[in-house]
Amino acid sequence: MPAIETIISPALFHLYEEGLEQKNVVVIDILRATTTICVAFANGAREILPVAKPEEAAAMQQMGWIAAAERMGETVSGFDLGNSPQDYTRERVAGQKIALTTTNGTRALQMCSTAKHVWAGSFLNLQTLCDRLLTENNDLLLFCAGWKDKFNLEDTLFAGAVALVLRDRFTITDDATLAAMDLYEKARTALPEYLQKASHDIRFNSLHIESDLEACLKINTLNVLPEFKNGTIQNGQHA
Ligand code: 3SL
Repeated sequence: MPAIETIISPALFHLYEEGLEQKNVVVIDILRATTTICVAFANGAREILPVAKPEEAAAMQQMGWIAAAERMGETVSGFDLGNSPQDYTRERVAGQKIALTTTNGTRALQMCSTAKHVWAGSFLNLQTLCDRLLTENNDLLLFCAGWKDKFNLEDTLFAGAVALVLRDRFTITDDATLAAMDLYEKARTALPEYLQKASHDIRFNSLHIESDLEACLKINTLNVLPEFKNGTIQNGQHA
């Protein structure tokens, strides 16, 4: 059976890179990049280009793309959008191409670009993602984007949620994945309450974007499957 491993921080990514071309990866940035990417596709975005720097997104703006940039949780001044899923409405993004840069999420996507498949995971598309993963026979890395190379609770909880759905079809002997599953079992019945102690929750409160937390913790509300391929993200699932 294929195996699941969980990378709890981008700082550990190098430990899992061997044979990456044969592995599938789910990039996880629950608060908020991969959630926002899912919402953008659910609302009809055509393509999302993850870029490293705001200047790169700004350059795409000249070519008619929406330029979206977040740093330290805030929209970078002069950009069309930041990283709040609530701003990626159908009116704003349907039919549009978006160049996006965020503090951790877009960086994590670029780090694993040579993997066999790279998908963006969020609680909103958990079941759609897992349905696809259940058809795959390659080893799977659950890659938590974290916060500036530090561990975070919400990405690890999502890794646990995925592993729990997949556990009968994958070998799970990796301690990080086992810990993530235990953590999700503990938190699953009251996820928002459990996350009140998380560093991101505290940061969101200080930025007055608490409502994004609720938006990012809805489970199985979207039937989208963003896939990062050939340098860009498209929706591999059409309802
Ligand atoms: O780091 C990221 O990619 C972001 O998701 C961080 S934030 O939610 O916009 O603060």
